[in-house]
Amino acid sequence: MDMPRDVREKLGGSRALLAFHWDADGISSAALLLDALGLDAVLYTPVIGLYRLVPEDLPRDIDVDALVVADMGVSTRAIERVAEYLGVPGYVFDHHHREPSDSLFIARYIDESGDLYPSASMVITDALGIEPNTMTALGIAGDLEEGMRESRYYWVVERVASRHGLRPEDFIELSRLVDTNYLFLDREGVIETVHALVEYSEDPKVLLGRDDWRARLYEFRRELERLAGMELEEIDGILFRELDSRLYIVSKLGRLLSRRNPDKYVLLGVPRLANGYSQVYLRTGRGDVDLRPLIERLRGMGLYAGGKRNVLGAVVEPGKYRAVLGEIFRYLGVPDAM
Ligand SMILES: [Mn+2]
Repeated sequence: MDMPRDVREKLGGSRALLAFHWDADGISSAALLLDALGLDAVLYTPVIGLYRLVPEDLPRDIDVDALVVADMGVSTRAIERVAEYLGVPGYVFDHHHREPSDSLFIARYIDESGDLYPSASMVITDALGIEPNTMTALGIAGDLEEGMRESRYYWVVERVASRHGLRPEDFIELSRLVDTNYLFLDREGVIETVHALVEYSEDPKVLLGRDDWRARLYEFRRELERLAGMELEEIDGILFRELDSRLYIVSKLGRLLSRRNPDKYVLLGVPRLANGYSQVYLRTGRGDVDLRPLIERLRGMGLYAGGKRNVLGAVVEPGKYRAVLGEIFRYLGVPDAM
């Protein structure tokens, strides 16, 4: 089922708070909605690293007619609460399973074949019945990266690329350039990029040529290389390192180090990320491990922790960094490490 016409009409041109994820798919999704619906939008992305949408974080005294949420892995209940707080209808465009809602419009996230869509950008493209464009392709390439070639939606990227005289891989490159916004914790850059995508969606070569993004990507890769070469402290099978970095780098670095040391735990801490926040990241290649109970425990401490069986990431509010590291070491059987 496409987006009902009355929903589209109601939302079109309205003054909306448009909340979106800071990555390439989130930015692409916001740009698609802005462009296709002609929204008069207040653009909002959370503090980078904090996967949350709560009234306290929103800009003061916002006056909107609708809440639109794109590519954000926050619960249906959390979105309902923000819509209630604003006193407006809420619309959700995401590509993950979620709880249904009586009050929100949730765009279809399962496609015609019964599979999850590859990106929020594709959800929106289908929901609005528009021709796939630069933003559609960028969202897919950003979320799937090289895996896009095995996706049923690869043709979308191919078609958009060939229309602009580009190769599908150029959209992976563009997603990496766009992602330098969040890698450098540049929240304003994230917002600005939404407008840049709308402006240059018919001329993506301009976006690929952005020198400022290229310079940051180069700097990020150099920093990643430097950090990957550093010494790690080993405590009972846990490779631990504290980083003094102002970049959002632990997930990429942790993945790299874990690949090199698959039978160990890699634990990275960034005590001073930004605005008093810290960051911790844990990853292991071991198959006999389940970090999910630990993720739950950290959430119980009021943290925004996420992850899977073998990986955990959390942005830590001021003052909790040591306690969180202690909790992680305890879970891994090293109670006295901190
Ligand atoms: Mn996404």
